[in-house]
Amino acid sequence: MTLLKNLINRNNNIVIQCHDVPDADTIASAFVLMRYAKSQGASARMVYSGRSKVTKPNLLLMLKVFRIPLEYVEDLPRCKLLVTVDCQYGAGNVRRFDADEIAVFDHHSPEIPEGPSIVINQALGSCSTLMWDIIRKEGFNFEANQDVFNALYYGLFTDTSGLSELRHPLDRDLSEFMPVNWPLIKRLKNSMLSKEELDVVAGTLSSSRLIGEIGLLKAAPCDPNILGFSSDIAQQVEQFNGCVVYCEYSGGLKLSIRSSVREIMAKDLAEYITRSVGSGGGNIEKAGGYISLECVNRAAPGISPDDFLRARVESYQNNFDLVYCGSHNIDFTSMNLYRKLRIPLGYAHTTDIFTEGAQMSIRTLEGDIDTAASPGTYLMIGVSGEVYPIKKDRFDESYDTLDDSYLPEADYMPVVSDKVTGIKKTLHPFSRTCIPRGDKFVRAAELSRDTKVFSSWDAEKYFYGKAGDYIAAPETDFNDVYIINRDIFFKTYSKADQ
Ligand SMILES: [Mn+2]
Repeated sequence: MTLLKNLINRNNNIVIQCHDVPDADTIASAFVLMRYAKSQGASARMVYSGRSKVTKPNLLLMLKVFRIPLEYVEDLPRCKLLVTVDCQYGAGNVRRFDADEIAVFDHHSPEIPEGPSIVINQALGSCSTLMWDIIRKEGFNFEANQDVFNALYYGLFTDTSGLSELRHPLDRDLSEFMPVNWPLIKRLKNSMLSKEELDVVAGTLSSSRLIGEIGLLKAAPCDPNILGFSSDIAQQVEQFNGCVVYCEYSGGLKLSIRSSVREIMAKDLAEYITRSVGSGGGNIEKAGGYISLECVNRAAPGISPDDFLRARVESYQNNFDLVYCGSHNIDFTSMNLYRKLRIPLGYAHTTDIFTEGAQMSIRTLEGDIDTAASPGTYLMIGVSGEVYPIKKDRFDESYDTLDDSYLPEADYMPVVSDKVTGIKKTLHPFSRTCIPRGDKFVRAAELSRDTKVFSSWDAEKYFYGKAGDYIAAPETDFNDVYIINRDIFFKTYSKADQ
C-alpha cells in the first residue's frame, strides 16, 4: 500500500498544516491533500499558525475563489496525524504542535532526519508538483476537481516566478497536465502587490551596486515574488550583464537571479553563489536560490552574509575561463590521450516513437531538446540517461547495434512528447543497445578552474565545466571542444598510450 493510502486508512481525522506566512504553494498542497483525504472517506482540516494572518491580496483572493477553508490557529489540541506540507515538522518556518504521528511532504532542503513518512524532493520547483504527482498516481480524478488543479497550477506558478524557473521535468508535466482557468490565474497573478510592497520594490531598486558587471541589490525582507519582480526590472539595466537581488528570509538569504548575456547563465550563477552554503537553480535567464546563514557562519566565520554574497558574486566573475570553439588557444597536443571505452550505450529510432515528420520534444534533466521524427535521425542515450539527437549516417559509422533493450542508471528516464498532439512516451521501450565502433581518441585534461565552452552551433547556451570535470577534443579536430562530466569521463574513457 502506498504511504498516502496507508496514512489515510489508519487516521480518519487528519490535520494538514501549512507553513507560517503561507504562500500559494503550501495552500494548494494542503488543499489537494484535504480533497484527496475526503475522497477516501476521511475528514481533514487545514491550518496554519505563526505571528500573523494572511494579508497578501493574491492569497486572500485564492482562498476566496477556491473556497479553501484554511484556518488560522494559535494553539492546536494534540491530534492523531499531523501532515506538514511545503515545510518540515520542527523547522523554523512552521509552528510546532503535538501529534501522535507526523508526516511531511516538502521540496526544500532536508532539515530533519529521514523517516518512513517524510517525503522530501528538493529537485522539484514546488510542493504542488510533489502532491500532484503522488495524488495522481493514486488515481485521483482531477477532471472532476478542476478547482484543485487550478490551485496546484497557481502554487507551481508562484513558486517558479510564473513558470520561468521550472526545475524538474515533473514541474513541466504539471504545468501542461490539463487546461487551466487562465482568466482566473491572470487575476490572481495581477493581485500580487500591495502598496507597501511597491515601496519595497522602490527601496530595492535604489540600493543597486555594480559588482564587476553584475548588479547587486538588497531588498527589505519581503515575499520572494517581490524579489523576482525587482530582479526582472534590474535585468533590463544596460550596465548589468546579470543581477542578483536578495533579502533576508527565514534564517538565510533568498536570491533572485537574472542574466542578460550569453556568457552568464542564470542557473550557473545561482549554483555558484550558493555552492555548499545553500541551493540554487533555474534556467538560462532566470534562477533563484537560498543561502543558509548557519552555513555561511560555518564556511566563513565572522563574515557578514552581505559581504559573503558580494564576495561570491565577485569571485564568480574572476574564477572561470571562457573557451570559444574555433578561436581558442588551448594546447591540446600536450594533453594526455584517452580512448573512448567500448561500453554499451542506448539508441532509439525516432520513427519508432512517433510517425515521420512529427515534431517531438525530448524532456531530460538538462532541459527540453526539440527535433523531428525522421528515418535519418536517431536518439542516443548515454550512461547517465543523457539524451541527444544524432544523424543516422554518423550513427552508422560510429556504432555497432545489438538487439538488447537499454536501461541507463538514470534518476529520470527521459520522456518524449509529440509537440502537436501532446502525447507523451517514455523512451525506455524504444531504446536498444549499441557499442561504439573502432577506436575513438581524444586529448583531454582535468579542469583546474570552472570553464565555459561556447560551441559554434548553439548561440544561446554553453557547456559548463566545473573544476574537476574534463575538457576534451577529438584527436582529429581540436576545434570541436567539449566538456565531459567527471563521473561520465571515468565511466567512458581510459588512458591510452601516447
Ligand atoms: Mn514551495
